[in-house]
Order: sequence, then C-alpha cells, then structure tokens
Amino acid sequence: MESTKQKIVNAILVRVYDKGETETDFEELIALCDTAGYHTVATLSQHRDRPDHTFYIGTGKVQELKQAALSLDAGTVVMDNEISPAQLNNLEKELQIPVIDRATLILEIFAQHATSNEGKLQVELAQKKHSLPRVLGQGMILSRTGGGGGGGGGARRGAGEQQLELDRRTIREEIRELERKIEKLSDAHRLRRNRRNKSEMQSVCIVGYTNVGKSTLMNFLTKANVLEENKLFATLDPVSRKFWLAPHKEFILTDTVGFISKLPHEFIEAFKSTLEETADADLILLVCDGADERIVEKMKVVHEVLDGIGAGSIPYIVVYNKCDLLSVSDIPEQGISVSAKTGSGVEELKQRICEKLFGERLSW
Ligand SMILES: Nc1nc2c(ncn2[C@@H]2O[C@H](COP(=O)(O)OP(=O)(O)OP(=O)(O)O)[C@@H](O)[C@H]2O)c(=O)[nH]1
Ligand SMILES: [Mg+2]
Repeated sequence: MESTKQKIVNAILVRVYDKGETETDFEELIALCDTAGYHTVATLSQHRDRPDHTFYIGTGKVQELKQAALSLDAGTVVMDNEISPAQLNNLEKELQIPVIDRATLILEIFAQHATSNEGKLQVELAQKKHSLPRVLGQGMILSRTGGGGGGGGGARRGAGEQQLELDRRTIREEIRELERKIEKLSDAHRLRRNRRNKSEMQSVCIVGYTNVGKSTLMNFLTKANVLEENKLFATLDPVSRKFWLAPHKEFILTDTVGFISKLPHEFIEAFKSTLEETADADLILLVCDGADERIVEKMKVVHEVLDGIGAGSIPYIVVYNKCDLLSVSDIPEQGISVSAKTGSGVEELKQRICEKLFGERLSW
C-alpha cells in the first residue's frame, strides 16, 4: 500500500529524561516520524528533576527550541513524553507551530495504514478519545482569537467556554456512535470465533513488536500476501488463514498489529475486538527480531501488552526471526531461530507448533 502522503513536514523531536533515567537514542522516534511523513531536522533532550509546570521543558529550552524551529524551518514539534493538554497548548502558543505527542504520532500512522472498515473506525475512535481532553487547547485558542486583543472579556471568555463545551459534547457523541458501530462488528467477530470454536479449529496468533517480521513469517507459512514493509505498523488489520500441518492437524493462523513501547492506551481500548482475537488464541508465536540490540526491552513491552489484554497466560513459542542476519548474543528466553526471508528454521517451527497444539511431532 502506498499511503497518499502530504507534503513532508520538518520536525524537531524533544525528550525529557527523569532524574537518573538513562539516555537512549532517538532511532525509534525518528522511524515513527519517517513513517508518519515527517522529516526529522533536529533532536533535543533535557534532564529534569521534574517537568516544568508551564511548558514541560525548561524555559531556556523553549527559547532554544524556538530558535531551532525558525532556523530549520520546522513545521512541527514532536514530544516523546506524555505532556498535559495545558502544557502542550502553552508550548504551541510560544512556538507558534503545532506540537504533537508520541501517541498522536502513532495514531496518525494508524490512520494512514488502516484499510478495513473496522480498522478505520477503531483508529478514528482512538483519535477522538485522545483528542477529547486536548480540546481544551483549541478552545483556548478559539476564545483568544475570538476576543481580539488582551484584557477584560469575561463575556467573550464565557462564549469560548460555551463553544468548548459544545465541541466536547460533539466529540463525546461521535465517540459513542463509533463505539456502537464497532460493537456491532465485534459481535460478528465473536460469532465467527464461536463458529470456529465449534469446529474445534485451534487458533494461533503471530504477535510481536512492530517491524520484527510477523507478516513476512505469515506470508512464508501461508502465502497470505500480507504487506511486508520496512515501516512501523505496516499491518493494522488482522489477517487469518487456515493452516494445514497434516491430516487432522489444522489450525487458524492470524497475523496481528505490532506493539510498541508507550502504546497509546486509547489504542488498547479502541482495538479491543482485534486484540480479543489474540486473547482467545490457543497458542502465540511471539516473534522477535533476533538481530535487534533492543530485543530485551522490546520483548518486555510485548509481554506487558499481552498481560494487559488478558493474553499473559496463553502458551507461546518465542520465534527469533531474521537469523540470516547477525544475531544478538544474549537472547532473553529459550526460543527457536528462523528466517522468514529464507525459510531457515521454519520446518522446526512447524514441529514445535504441532507439539504444542496436538501433543506430538509431525512424522515426515
Ligand atoms: N533480513 C531479514 N529481514 C526480514 C526477515 N523477516 C522480515 N524481514 C524484514 O523486516 C521488515 C519488516 O517485516 P514485516 O513482516 O512487515 O514486519 P511486521 O512485524 O509484520 O511489521 P508491522 O506489521 O509493521 O508491525 C521488512 O523489511 C522485511 O523484509 C528475515 O527473516 N530476515
Ligand atoms: Mg505486519
């Protein structure tokens, strides 16, 4: 899929570290920006004991950021931290360019990549939920510009507040409508799953951090033709295929949306029905990128998300993918090395799946 990209916007990325927090590079955030269509022109970080009340970053840094934005023609600032709607608004006012947070960035990517009707509705719901508390900012801008000039204006502020309440109410209604539509679709999912349960076909879900090669593995195993791309969140809509191991040894294999650290919590709520598919699985293929130095922390994120969606106790097989590349030396858990690209290790993976699902190995 080629997303219809707008004009590339220059972005400056900002991160604040807590006291004692170790610094990490901006690689993942830059990749997220790149996927969303932003070009990173600078990164800026700061250690603080506690966030600045007004701007989150210190006032000196705000001025530094303002200068950098001007000289580098930046059209947006991306904050890696969770900053309050008021702080976001204060920053935007000071910098005179939009400021977005990590969650908004991820949701923008989801919006670009959603293809199915359900996927689009889920993303729209997540975006609306994320924007609801942030309407505060826009409302303040509305009342400010509506007022024209400083001072006084109690009545004008009142009008701004009324508008704000109206905006919020509209969004809340839209949220309820979206939830209704999604609920209807989830009913259809449940029906399908129940039918599948009746047919006693077991379900295996491919799960893992984004960009580890889940879809490539799905395609290698089933020729499902799912889009594989060196981009984050290439897959949003789950794709399922029947997989035949041997006579009477069939199961349903599903490729799912990737996880990422600091996944917007609105995502989990909005993608509930998609994630239920994983929570209902009989077996999880927990795919990791065996050549990624961040493997330990990414695996931790995947376990946390699985716990969070109620899939923490489902049996799983760790699949260290990309074994055609140089593997990292210390792998966190026992697993099986494969290359979804070359097919190396895949036969052994099938054997393990057979053992886990049917209690025996295949006799070839
Ligand atoms: N070298 C190598 N590259 C691989 C392998 N498997 C996947 N890739 C590459 O890794 C990138 C991501 O692959 P995908 O299959 O799209 O990854 P994914 O986990 O489905 O990613 P999302 O859907 O975005 O979460 C692509 O550029 C693939 O070509 C492998 O075994 N070896
Ligand atoms: Mg994928």
